[in-house]
Amino acid sequence: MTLIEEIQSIYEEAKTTLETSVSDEDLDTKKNLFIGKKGKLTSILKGMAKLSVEEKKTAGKVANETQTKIEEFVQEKRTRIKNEFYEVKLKEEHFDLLRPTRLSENQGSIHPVSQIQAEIEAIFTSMGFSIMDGPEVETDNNNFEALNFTGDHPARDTQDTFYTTDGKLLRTHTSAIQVRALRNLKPPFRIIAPGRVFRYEEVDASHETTFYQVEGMVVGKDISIANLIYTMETLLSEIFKETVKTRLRPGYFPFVEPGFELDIQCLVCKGEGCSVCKHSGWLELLPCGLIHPNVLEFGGLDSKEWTGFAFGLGLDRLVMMRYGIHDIRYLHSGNLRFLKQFKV
Ligand code: FA5
Repeated sequence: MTLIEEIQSIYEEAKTTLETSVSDEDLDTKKNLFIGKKGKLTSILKGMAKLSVEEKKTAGKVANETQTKIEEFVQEKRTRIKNEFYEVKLKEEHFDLLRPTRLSENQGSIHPVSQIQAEIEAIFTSMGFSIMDGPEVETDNNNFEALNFTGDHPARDTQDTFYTTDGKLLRTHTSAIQVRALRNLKPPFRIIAPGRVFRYEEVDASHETTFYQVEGMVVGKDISIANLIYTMETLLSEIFKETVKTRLRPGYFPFVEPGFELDIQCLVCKGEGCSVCKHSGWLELLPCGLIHPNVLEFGGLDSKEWTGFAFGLGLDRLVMMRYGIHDIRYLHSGNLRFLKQFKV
C-alpha cells in the first residue's frame, strides 16, 4: 500500500468510526484516534520528515487535506448529534404552549385603582376622547404657573408638594397635563390624562401623600357648563351603574372660571355620616369648571376664539365609594388579603 493509499484508508476508517459517535465526548475520543496527539494520521504527518522532497510534496498535501476533511466531518457530526439530542428531547418532553397555567393562590391581580382607570379610559375613548400622559416630576410652570397659580398665589398652599434639588417638583395634580395638551395639541380636542400625583399631606382616612387622578379636558368652540355636567353625569352613571346623588357647588381653582365641586352622596355610609366623608354625608369627588381664559392664553390659544371645560377625578376615592372602603390607606398598603378581594 502506498502512503497516499494508507492516508485514504485512514480517512475512510475515520469517517466510519466517527459516524458511530453518540455524544460530544464520544466524538472527541474517536477524533483523537485519528488526529489527536497520538492519532493515526498525526503519526503519518510526523513521519513525513523522513520522506524525500517529492514525496513530501504529494503525500504531505494529501495528509493535510485529509486532516482538514476529518476536522470538517467532526464538526458536521457534532451538529447532527446536537440536533438529534433536541429532536429526541422535544418528542419526549412534549409541552403544550396553549395549556392554561395553574392558578396559584398568590398569583397577582390588577389593582382596583388600575381596574377603575381602565374602565374610565374605555368610557371616555368611547366618547371620542384620547388618552394623554405626562411626567410625575414636573416643572413649576406646568404644575402651577401656567395654571394661573402665578407667583406666590395663595392657592399654592392647598397643594404643597415635594421639590427636587434642581427646582422641579412632584406634580400635585394631573392638571399639569392640561398645560402640555394646550401647548401640543391643535384644538378642538378632547383628552383624559390618568396618573399618579403627590402631595405633602397629613394622611388620614381619605388623604394619602401619593394617589391617583384622571384629568379630563375638552377644548372647542362654545363649550358650556351644560356640556360639562352632561359629561360628568355620563361618567358617574357608567361607573356606579346606579343613580348616585350628586350636588354641584361653587369651588375655587385658579385655572377654571366658574369652578365647581361636584360631590356625591357618600356611598360608604349612604349619607348618614362617617369618617370617610368627615361626617358630612357628602364626598368631594369631581372638581371641575370652565377653563380660565388666562390658562388658554398661557397655552397659546386665543381665549376669545376657544373655550373649554376641565375636571379632575380622584381615582382612589372613586374606588373607595364603589366598594365601600372606609380607609384610603388600605389601597396602597400592599396588603394581599385586602387586594385579593378585587381579583378579576
Ligand atoms: C385638583 O387636584 C384639581 N387639579 C382638579 C381640577 C381639575 C379642578 C380640573 C378643576 C378643573 P383637588 O385638590 O380637589 O383638585 O383634587 C382632586 C381630587 O383628587 C379630589 O376630589 C379627591 O378625589 C382627590 N384627592 C385630593 N387630595 C387627595 C389626597 N390627599 N388623597 C387622596 N385623594 C385626593
